[in-house]
Amino acid sequence: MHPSNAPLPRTLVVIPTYDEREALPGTLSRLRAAVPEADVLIVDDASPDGTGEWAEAVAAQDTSVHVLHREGKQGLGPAYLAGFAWGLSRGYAQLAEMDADASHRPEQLPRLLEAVRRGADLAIGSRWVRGGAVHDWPLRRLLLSRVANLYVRFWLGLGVSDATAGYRVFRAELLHRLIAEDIASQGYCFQVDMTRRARARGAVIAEVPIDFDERTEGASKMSSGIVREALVKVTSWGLASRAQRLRSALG
Ligand SMILES: Nc1nc2c(ncn2[C@@H]2O[C@H](COP(=O)(O)OP(=O)(O)OP(=O)(O)O)[C@@H](O)[C@H]2O)c(=O)[nH]1
Ligand SMILES: [Mg+2]
Repeated sequence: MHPSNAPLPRTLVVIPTYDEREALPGTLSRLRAAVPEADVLIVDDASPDGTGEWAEAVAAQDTSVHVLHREGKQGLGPAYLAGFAWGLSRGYAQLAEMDADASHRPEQLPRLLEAVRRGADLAIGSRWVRGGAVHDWPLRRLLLSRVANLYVRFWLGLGVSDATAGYRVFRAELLHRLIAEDIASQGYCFQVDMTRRARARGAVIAEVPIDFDERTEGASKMSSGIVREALVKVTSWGLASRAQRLRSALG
């Protein structure tokens, strides 16, 4: 349930999917039970396993569920941007990001919505603040996430502990401004990119502790290409902002 008594502002949960036929049904039913007032948009990149068709069949039964089909696998960033444009053009007041594999517990979405209700423009469901936790992750993934966040902190200093987190709620006003910019990030650095842009615009960002569960169904889409892209982009954003600061200090 929504923690306050006020009605929930119009909310859209955007779930990008690629080959999530096994994981999506459980996630979706948990989400519909946890926050029945929210609408859901599945953004499917023509999954070969039939995720898009399955979602379409659900949408035919449940008017709160919508599906956006894209032509092929184009990455997480472009899927979210398409989903956000869809939602903003339909007047949703707040838009959430959630993975299809239930790594983000749908039951914890009200925590993020509550942070926005209390004034945040962007609420981030964070694994690395006090009270946050990761369950059943192999050491390799834990290290990758910790090192990635230390690297982001070193170069960008965004003032958040979990800049790569993919469980988020944006206020529509902020998202309108962010997606008007030219956002080219494909993989997980999309999350860092959005955080950096929100920060640059002076947005109020709240981190909310969450429990992150390792996926139990389907396969990970994490790849070395995604890690490489993040490394290159974060480094170049960091260098650019340092050069900018140096220029203003000198001039
Ligand atoms: N539409 C779309 N969705 C994608 C794409 N790549 C990943 N996703 C989705 O983005 C979400 C996160 O991807 P995951 O594979 O779970 O990534 P991850 O959580 O870092 O990896 P695991 O912990 O192993 O699950 C899932 O819902 C994926 O189906 C893509 O290219 N297009
Ligand atoms: Mg996952």
